Amino acid sequence: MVPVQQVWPEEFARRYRERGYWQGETFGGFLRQRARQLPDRVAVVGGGDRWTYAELDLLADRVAAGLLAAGLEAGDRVVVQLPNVAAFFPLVFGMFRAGILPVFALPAHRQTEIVHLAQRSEACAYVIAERQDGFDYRTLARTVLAEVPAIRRVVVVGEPGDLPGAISFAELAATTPGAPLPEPSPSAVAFMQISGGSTGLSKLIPRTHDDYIYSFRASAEICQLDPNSVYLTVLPVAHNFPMSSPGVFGVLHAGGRVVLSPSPSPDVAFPLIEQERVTITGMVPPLALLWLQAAASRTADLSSLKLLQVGGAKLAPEIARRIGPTLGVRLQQVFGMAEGLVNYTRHDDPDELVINTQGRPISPDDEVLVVDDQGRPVPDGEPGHLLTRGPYTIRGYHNDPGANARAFTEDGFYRTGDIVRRLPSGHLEVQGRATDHINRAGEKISAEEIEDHLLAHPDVFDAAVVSVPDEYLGERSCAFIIPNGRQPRAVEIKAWIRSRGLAEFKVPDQVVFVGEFTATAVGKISRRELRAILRQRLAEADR
Ligand code: OOB
Repeated sequence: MVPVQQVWPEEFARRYRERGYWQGETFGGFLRQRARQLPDRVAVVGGGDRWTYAELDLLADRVAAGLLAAGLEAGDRVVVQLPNVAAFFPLVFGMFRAGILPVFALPAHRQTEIVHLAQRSEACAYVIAERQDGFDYRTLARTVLAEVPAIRRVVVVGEPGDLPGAISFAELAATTPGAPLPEPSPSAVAFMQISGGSTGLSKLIPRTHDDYIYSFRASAEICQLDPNSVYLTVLPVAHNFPMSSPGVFGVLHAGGRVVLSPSPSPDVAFPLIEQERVTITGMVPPLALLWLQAAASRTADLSSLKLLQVGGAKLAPEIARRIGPTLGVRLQQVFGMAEGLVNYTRHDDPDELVINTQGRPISPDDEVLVVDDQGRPVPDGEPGHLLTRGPYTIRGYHNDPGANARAFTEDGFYRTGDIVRRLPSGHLEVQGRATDHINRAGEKISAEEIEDHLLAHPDVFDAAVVSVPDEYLGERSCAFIIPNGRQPRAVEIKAWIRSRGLAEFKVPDQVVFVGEFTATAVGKISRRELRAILRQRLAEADR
């Protein structure tokens, strides 16, 4: 098994410790501390569950003991695919305490993505919910087990049914903890996130206790969280934004309360805001639009809500302007990435910056470079490629030398793939992407990955997938296809992508059949140039 590491050069690590960013805390350690300080405060609310810090702390110990008793060991990797359920917390804190590494998948992922993550991470277990929104994850697990024999255990939140090797969360939570477990090192990797994946399949992002805890502790400070803060999780909890910006971990670190919404819809979320007196939540731009529309006819009392964070994709200034007045909240823009760097607009920023920019970095030691195609810095106000390095930005993906050579500079800067403009205040304005991924309402789709699946269709001679501006989603996906003889119907193409075991958000929104890609281009052009030409052609056709 390839060990999972994330290492900063010694001079950087020393500086990050000296400046108090890395404080030697661990996930298991900070939960223990909160449980001692605030034992009877409610930590997590979701479904029918309502657990205090003391209860969550004990459950995490039981889960840790239960996983070890089930044959898992420190250093093992476990794919965790859970919707917004309370059991997420004892499960992941139990893993952190046992030194077992969660690999966070999204509820929308299907067989192809889960198999890839399991293989890439060399996972030996898989955590699922019984079912959610009419989808039975046990059926998915059965397919995954058949393809990845290394998975020995499936943990089910709910009834395991007849799944081989399955144990229920209830069984784990009933285990009697044994002797105290050794504390993992704060510089050890705690878990892996997945990358938005601009080229091909998702890469794994190892995050250490030290670096990740710094990012959400500092985020919690920026958002002025305290034990009275109540965070409503409307996005999938395992995504980096609701997880750590400041998200659920930031709120737990501050001693506040996490409320899990099973759905982001205003029908479900608004009553929860009233019932739990929610003070902060975070969402993607299309959802903010939906909330704005629903606000007009709301019956629930939303007056407790103070801060509404929007991020994951570009928020149009016209919509940004309406959020504060319509919902009676302060807007905060959040521009982050699972690889690290997160930017926020601040509570004392002038309104124009909050409406028009995506904020500035968390840390004084976040190094931000904005450079031209040759890597030369551009002046403030000019668009350029965003490169970054800092106390919570990774230096490399797990076990992927090829991707690392492309995504990081010699001196350790991460190439974000984003084109930004930096203002003299340090605030960044996102202009777009330099690389070909489609940001569909915050969900990232790799053009290359979808093209590969399209090319496997017998009636497809060639395929190129591009983003198209979309009023509601921000961007939608369009597949250009040159048929191989018979021209299939668009629905067949969509059904094909579904049949390949991919998340629904990756199914092309639009399919366009063409006889050839470019009439003018002579000789060989790159996929990227081709996609740019096709995007241009669509834009012209729309005019
Ligand atoms: C967040 O993380 P990822 O890893 O799903 O996606 C990162 C990419 C960025 O490189 C950028 O292209 C885009 O998503 N993005 C935004 C944005 N926030 C993210 N583009 C424009 N405006 C924004 N506000 O999406 C993520 C992670 C932590 C916090 C917030 C978002």
